[in-house]
Amino acid sequence: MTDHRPRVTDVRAEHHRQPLGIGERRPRLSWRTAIDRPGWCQTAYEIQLTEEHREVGRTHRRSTESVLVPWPGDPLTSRRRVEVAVRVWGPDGEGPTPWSDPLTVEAGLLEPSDWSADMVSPARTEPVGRHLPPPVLRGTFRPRGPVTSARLYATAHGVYETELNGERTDDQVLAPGWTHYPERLRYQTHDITGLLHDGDNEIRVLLADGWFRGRLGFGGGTRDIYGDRLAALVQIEVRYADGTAETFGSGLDWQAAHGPILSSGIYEGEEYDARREPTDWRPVRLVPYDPARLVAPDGPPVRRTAVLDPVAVLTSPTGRTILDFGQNLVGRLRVRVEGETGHTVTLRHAEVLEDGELCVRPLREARATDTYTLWGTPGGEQWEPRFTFHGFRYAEVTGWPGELAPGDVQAVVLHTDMRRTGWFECSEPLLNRLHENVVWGMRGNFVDIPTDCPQRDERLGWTGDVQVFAPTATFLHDCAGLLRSWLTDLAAEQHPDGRVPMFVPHIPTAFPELRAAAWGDAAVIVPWVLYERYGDPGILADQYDSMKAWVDGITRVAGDRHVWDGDRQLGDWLDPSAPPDRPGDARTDPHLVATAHYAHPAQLLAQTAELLGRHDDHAHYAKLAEAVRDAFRREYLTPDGLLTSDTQTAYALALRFGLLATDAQRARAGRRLAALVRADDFHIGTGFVGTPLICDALCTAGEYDTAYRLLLQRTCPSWLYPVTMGATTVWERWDSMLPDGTVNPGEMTSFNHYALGAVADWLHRTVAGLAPAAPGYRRLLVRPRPGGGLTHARAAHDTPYGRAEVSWSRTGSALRVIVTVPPGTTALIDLPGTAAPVEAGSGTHLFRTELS
Ligand code: RAM
Repeated sequence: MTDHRPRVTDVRAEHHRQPLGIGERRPRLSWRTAIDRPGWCQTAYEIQLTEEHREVGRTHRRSTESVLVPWPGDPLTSRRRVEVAVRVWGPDGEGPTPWSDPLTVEAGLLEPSDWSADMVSPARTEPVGRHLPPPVLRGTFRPRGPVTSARLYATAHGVYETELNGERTDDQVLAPGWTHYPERLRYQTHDITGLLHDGDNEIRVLLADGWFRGRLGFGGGTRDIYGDRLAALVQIEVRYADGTAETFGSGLDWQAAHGPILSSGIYEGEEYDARREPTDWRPVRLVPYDPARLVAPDGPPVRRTAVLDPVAVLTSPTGRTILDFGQNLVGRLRVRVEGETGHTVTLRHAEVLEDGELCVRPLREARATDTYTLWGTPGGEQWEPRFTFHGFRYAEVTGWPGELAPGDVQAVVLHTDMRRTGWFECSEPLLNRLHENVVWGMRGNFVDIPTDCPQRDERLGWTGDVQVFAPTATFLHDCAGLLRSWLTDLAAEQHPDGRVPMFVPHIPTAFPELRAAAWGDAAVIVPWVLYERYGDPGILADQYDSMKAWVDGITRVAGDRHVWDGDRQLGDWLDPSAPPDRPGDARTDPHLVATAHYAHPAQLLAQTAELLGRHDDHAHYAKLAEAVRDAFRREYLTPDGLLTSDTQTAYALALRFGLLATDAQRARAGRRLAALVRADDFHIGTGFVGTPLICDALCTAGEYDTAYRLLLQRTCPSWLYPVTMGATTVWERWDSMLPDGTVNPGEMTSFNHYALGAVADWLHRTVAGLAPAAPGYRRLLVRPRPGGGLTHARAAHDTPYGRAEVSWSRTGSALRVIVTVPPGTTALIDLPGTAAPVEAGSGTHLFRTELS
């Protein structure tokens, strides 16, 4: 599509694409400009704010900025609804463009005093140690005249869905999501104008245990972590044609009953009896709540994002019916079934089969079983659980009445509804499948928070996992809002001594509260990655104290030696040599890992301090980082230039975190790393820590060929081995499934863990050649390094400025590269076979070079 006239598109506020009910008073604004003219760049912008068709603000700035520019008007107050339109000028005063489509920004309830509704819970006392079935709450309200607009603000202790006059008010799943509830409980805002009737309106809230009081955690888990009482808070605000407004809310006039959900747990699954309409309505009681902890969401909610049909209906050796969805996914089943009243269908889920049967052992204590008891509707009935999710590719169906026909059972995919922003593809089908597996791994594990895995009795926000995966994640999907929210919880739950919980939100488990390198580092590395990839320094400012507390805490325990060897560590978790029952038993000295992971965040903190204009801190942390690097060499570098742990991960850390002092040291380390990889016959030897670094480390050492051979290895352990075994997501272990098709006997055997998929970031940056050279990709580094016999590769990313793309193909030694640089950005293009990198402005460019 050729368009020579610039157009402003994609206006957004903070990291919201649907800014209804936002919590920011001065949301920063971003937009893109669609233009197909090389070198075009914005020279000025104008933002117009209108409220009820009246202009309430207009700002004109000579500026090239278009990402997260300051809010140009008065701060928003609760419920204020403002339309934002943007137009821009191009080079030489050209313009302005037409106004963009308006973005409607509506503030949520920003003051605790805005909440007048009461939080209500069934009045019935629950038996000690046991919970009654999840309740349904209901209330009615009657607007006094024609309504021009209506909003529903709601949240719950538990997970909830709201229905107005029998219809769902929205399409969110598992609201209010999982945050550190004692300090931050999200509320949701919905436009319910179109659902209101004249006269009485009935609102219902369906509740279930969710993360609030359901069983969470491994080793049996804990119940009632945040409380033992389910409750809902609903506030409905209507505006009338005459300009007046009225508020209705949950209160003592509401009622509660048990509905058709008999039980529902995130690990357990859901039991549903369609015959049990709520009839026995009883009183509710008030539950005290603190409106000051109610917060608006930072990002999109969890939604249903796809529906898959089974690819096969199998009969197992023991005669069971098993559906194969062809893809390991996260969500649940939707059934359409016709049968006798009272008949029960049972659905069990698993990621893999073993000996042709559902293999549920890796789920540990997650039952992952749903049951549906039929009403007996002639013509059939449809059901999908509401308050649970499973990680599965296979589902066993028992008790199906009659023949199971295609389309009777479908898989509904659930995750945070992030916009897809990154793509990769190349001439090697196995690599494409690996990349696809990484994408599915992210989809399955970004269910409101970034989790380790989505299927077993865990599904926790393990810090180390997202620390290593964040660069990949930010490329594939816009996850700024989700991670920003998660980081706020991380800071809220950080220990006063700087320790970061092993998982956020934190829950009690038997797992020790370690000060763990590479895990706690999430406090520093994740905000830095968000800054680097989305160009948002605000996240660094918000997290600064938390980042500092983490580094200062290590400094206290490491002392003047600056060697971090006093704490128990997880080390290079799950390297391929770790035995099934000892996942932390890796080859690399955990204290070497820790000290390297002390230098790195200290360095990032120094850079952050500089950026935020904290000059003293900058000097302090730059000096600290230098001291730690010195200490690392003193302690772990031997006089002959080898590291005390002569392992892939140790050299990868030293090379990638800049821990070596001289070119000679770096060259020696690079040669040794390559030699180790060769000695392992190009098999991977790294765990969670080394895996995201090793290919980059090899490239730093000029060992591109070795990196490609490692990447393209197909036998175990390697990235492609699982692909050859039919994997459709990334596994927790290099050998979650053993070459003979049996499932690894270890307790840590998930088939959907994204950590080892962190290599995708290298695929994007080095195989395809698309990397950020400045925060937010304002400047691209286009540096493809073709190799491994690949004949083409391509990566595309929707940067905050627009679509960037690198695509290369080779025929013999002739290399052809097409680069798209978004408007308002530049690129440094560094192609093999060229004497020096070249600069390029926005637009699409074609290059041809000869590979040597
Ligand atoms: C496992 C988790 C996670 C890892 C921790 C240390 O239980 O699945 O991936 O970070 O252990």
